[in-house]
Amino acid sequence: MSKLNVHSVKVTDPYWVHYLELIRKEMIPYQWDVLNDRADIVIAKERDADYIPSEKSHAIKNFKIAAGLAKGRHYGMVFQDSDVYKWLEAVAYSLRHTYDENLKKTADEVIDLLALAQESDGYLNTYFTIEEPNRRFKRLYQSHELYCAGHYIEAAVAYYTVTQNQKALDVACRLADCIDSVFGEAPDKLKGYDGHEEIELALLRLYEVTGKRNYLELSRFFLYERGKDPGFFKRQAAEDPNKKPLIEGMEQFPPSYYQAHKPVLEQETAEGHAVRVTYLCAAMAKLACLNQDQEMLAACRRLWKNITTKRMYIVGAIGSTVTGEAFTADYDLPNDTMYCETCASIGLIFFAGNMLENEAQGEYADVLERALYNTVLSGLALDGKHFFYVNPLEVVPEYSKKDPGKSHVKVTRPEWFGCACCPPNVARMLTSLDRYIYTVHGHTIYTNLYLTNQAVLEMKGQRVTIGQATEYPWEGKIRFTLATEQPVRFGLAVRIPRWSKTYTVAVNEEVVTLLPQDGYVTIERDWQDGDAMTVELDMAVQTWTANPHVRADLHKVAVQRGPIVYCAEGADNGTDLHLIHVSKDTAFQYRFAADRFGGVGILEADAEKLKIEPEWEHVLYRTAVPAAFSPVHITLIPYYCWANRGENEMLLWFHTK
Ligand code: FUB
Ligand code: ZN
Repeated sequence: MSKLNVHSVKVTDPYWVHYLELIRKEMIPYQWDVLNDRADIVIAKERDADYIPSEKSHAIKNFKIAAGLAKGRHYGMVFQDSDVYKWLEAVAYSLRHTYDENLKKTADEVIDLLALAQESDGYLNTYFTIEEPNRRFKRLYQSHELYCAGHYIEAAVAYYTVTQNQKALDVACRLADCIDSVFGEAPDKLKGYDGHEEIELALLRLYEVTGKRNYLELSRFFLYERGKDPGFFKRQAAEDPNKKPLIEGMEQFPPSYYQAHKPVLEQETAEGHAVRVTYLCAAMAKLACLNQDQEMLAACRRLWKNITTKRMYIVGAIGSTVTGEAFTADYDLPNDTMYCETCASIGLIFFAGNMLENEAQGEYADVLERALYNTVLSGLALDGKHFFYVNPLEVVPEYSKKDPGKSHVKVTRPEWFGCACCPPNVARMLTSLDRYIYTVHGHTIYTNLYLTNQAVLEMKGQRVTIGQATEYPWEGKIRFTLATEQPVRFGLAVRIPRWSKTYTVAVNEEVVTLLPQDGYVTIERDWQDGDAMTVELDMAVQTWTANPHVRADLHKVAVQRGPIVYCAEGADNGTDLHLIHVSKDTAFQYRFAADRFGGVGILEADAEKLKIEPEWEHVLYRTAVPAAFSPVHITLIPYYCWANRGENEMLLWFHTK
């Protein structure tokens, strides 16, 4: 694997520039106001639970107090610091796209503040500094200390890489060194790890930017130590003289909730908290790549397979239950009580991206794209200031409101959350999308994502510029143009997504007939300056079915065009969406609607709707009679656009006869 410098990819795609600008102009300033408690907003609890702090964010104030610049108590979750770190990371990527002196000044000041809040031995965590300085690393299953540290380190690596702010990196190294002095194999060190993975991936990124091998070794230690002793968390908590929980309700969870039930190499199914699983897997995949660790890679492949062939929703979402925000069992994919946390799909993208660094397998990019265009984009509202934490595939607003078991299923996007992990995660994900477009293996450049961009990279010592132009995701034609000073021989591989039943690939207008291998068609030749390659994917509207083991989706179909999964919403289709019947023969008409949601492709079709006969008036059950249907014209919108027009029903899986 050779490394592609992310700085050399410039995204110019109108579809994505819209998001980059929305994040730069709306989301980042808005989130900054929220973190400073200056936004006039209502903070939602992500589910009904008394212990969720939802009066304010207080995240910046926590740092000021820890730094000695203000007086007061810590407020918020024990991992409130991570909201600031993820925001900072998004700022770094955003500055790389569009430099903004004022934003950089604000971020530099944040670094100064964090440096002041950092303790003399490098420890950095406002909760423990302010509230419980003697309880450091004593209750790791709840404390999120290494999780927060990881988020700072990731932010610092990004911020340093973009702005060369040395202080940001120094704070990160001192923090990592502090952790290194406490954890490890040596007899005097703590053989433990955090209840929420994150530090593992962060240390690998810190290693990449500093070249300091001990960071990689520490990450390796955390990964290999995990689950060796499944009793570790419980025993550590029992030894903690202070019995006060750091997060209510976590005592109920078994070691598998934290992926600590067995060594990671032995884990074959995705268990426990979904975000934790994906952050773990993302780190495992990165370590496998950096260390050429084949056993670790094999473990990643197993977990990938389990998630994507048995435990993932069609929109690339994961986590079937609110209890523990977790995976449950193979094929258990309920559409209306699910969790499908935005962060979990973001984590799945991290996992997929790191698998693509290991090996060119188009399926990783297929899933990455599915999660991105559907669940991650669903995570934010059109205005960039409202967010979904949980992404349902079926909603009846009244049921969500009246059923306490659905208190997590919000029917419109709240302005913020007591546990605000998702909003800044969306910001850092979308601003770093350029990272996933290409990978290089040997002498082949693999195109994983389709969006208009220019990439400059080195092939066999030659500078090669690749231009990609497309109207994806609405149109399936992608045109590549190459610029090189001298002819250079290499492979250019284009992904043929699994949903594209047919495709055409042409080089300099001449069609080439090659079958995809591992999901890519590769053209290897002496590429010359001005050469062009085009790919045309099959953008026919498709109806999809789920594996019959998925009880929730039996006798149902979902509708997809290109990478976009569609849904019906009450605003277009009235109520009782569950009565709509669609078949594989339903003729969908696609049109680009410039006036909808800022311009998206919508689908219309003549379908059928089950008739509710007058006999049903005041009757709940009766002996079965043949079903009767009326014709109905339906309009489907991209799933990610739903809930931008107020409260209404939404349905993604349609009954079929
Ligand atoms: O525990 C930290 C973050 O809060 C998790 O990643 C999210 O799932 C939420 O629980
Ligand atoms: Zn989240």
